[in-house]
Amino acid sequence: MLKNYSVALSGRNLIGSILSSVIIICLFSSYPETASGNILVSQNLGSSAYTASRSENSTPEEAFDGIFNGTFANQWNAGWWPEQWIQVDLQQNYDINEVKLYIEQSPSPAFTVHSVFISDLTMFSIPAFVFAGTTEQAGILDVRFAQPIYGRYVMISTTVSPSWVAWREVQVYATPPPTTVPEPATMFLLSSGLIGLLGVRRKLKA
Ligand SMILES: [Ca+2]
Repeated sequence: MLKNYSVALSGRNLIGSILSSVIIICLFSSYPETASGNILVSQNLGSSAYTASRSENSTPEEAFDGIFNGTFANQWNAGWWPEQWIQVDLQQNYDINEVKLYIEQSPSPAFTVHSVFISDLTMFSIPAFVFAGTTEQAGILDVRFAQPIYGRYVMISTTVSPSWVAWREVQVYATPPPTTVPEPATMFLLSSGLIGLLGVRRKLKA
């Protein structure tokens, strides 16, 4: 696309082509380099981003309020046995790579089942992953997906546990989203505006 665009401009005049190329190079340089490493995208999204089937002496937000120096400020507790769920609206779609669950459980250890759902809609179908096994208080369940899963809504549903369902912390990690870049239409307007100015200059000289 870039090459064709330059060719189309070359018929106007040499200065226009050179200046347009400079503009295109500047716009394209605003594209981010390929980022490495995932970012935590589930924290500090505002209380309305977090919901749960029920809560007792806590809020769903307290499962997403961070870990500070290895300690958990707060935790979410459904105050009841399974089945219970907690959900985060990430506010935008991401390529999600990892979900970490910090366990709050009593009695411990015990057999539990937790399903991780990810969707770009508020409806969920098939779990992205199911943890089923012996879990214990203060343990961590960590799933890293072989391929990123595109989605905005992440729900953890606990279907089996002898404990009231609770999480010290839930973390969702994703690929950093690309920075907003000018759309082709914007680029065309910018360049055509410059060509228009060149045209005015030529008329004034004539
Ligand atoms: Ca917490």
